[in-house]
Amino acid sequence: MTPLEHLNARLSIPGQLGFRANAEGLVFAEIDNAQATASICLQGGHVVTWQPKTEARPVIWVSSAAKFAPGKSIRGGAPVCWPWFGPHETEAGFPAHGYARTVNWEVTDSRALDSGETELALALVENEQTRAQWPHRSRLEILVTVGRSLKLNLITTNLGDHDFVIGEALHTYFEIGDIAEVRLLGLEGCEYLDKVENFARKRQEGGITFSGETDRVYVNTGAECVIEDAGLRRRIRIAKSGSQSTVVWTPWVEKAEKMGDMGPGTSGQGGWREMVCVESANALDNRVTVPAGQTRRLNVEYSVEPF
Ligand code: TA6
Repeated sequence: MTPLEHLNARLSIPGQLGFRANAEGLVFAEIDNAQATASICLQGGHVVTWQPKTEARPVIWVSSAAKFAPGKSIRGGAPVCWPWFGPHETEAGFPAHGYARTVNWEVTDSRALDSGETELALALVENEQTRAQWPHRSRLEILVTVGRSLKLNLITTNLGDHDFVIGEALHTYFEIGDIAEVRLLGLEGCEYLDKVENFARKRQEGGITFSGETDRVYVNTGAECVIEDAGLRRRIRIAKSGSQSTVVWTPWVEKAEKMGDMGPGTSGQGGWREMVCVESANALDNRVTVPAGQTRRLNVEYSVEPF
């Protein structure tokens, strides 16, 4: 029996969950239940896309030019940034946003819930790279619950005998009609660090609209956010707990062209126009100390309604 056959034998759920591999050997969990479809790449514990059956378009965006290859970050979905957010504090050679999104995770459980949702549990598999970049005994798990809403629980456990500090984010790309036609609500009055202006500290006035590269870390906020999308005539609700930062990002055209993996988008005007990142995080001022033997959870629930 191949490892994929073994995985399917142990953890697939007839009629709603199966596992497949791509030509590069990455394994994906494919979920199709009565409420939604979703695809999760085992590398990175990475929800690649999620589409409730009520929606004509996915709610979580993935680039048509995304690379799905071992050790490569995927452009789109809900990347897990851990155990640091952004560049490493001291090691320029360490991967941006931590290593969690580019190393293998294993499926530890799968369940068909009475609610009709499908639940998948994954845990990061440590290796030489992770131990070299993170000299602490820890366990990182994600619980993915797929249905009319998408619930993600990112669980950090400190297995060692000393405290450690993490930065973390669910760096989620949401699919929208067009970046110029959306408004992001929920962060009014919050302080943010503006990465486009050398981390200048500012305060948000009113709702957020987009007319250029935007890269902001809102701090000390547990607020629920709503993306009002006039293009697709829907609202995407982003509820969270265990997160005190919200990162808002659009690369706009120059950055997107340099990145090279944003794709043309359905309109051909650039995939960057059809996504916005609203990331539930603990970053910068809000990095988290996890005491020895303790567990920290960062939880989100995404849902969508007509607008
Ligand atoms: O969260 C926003 C951000 O930190 C941007 O500065 C940009 O770097 C983006 O993440 C994407 O990062 P990635 O490493 O996935 O290309």
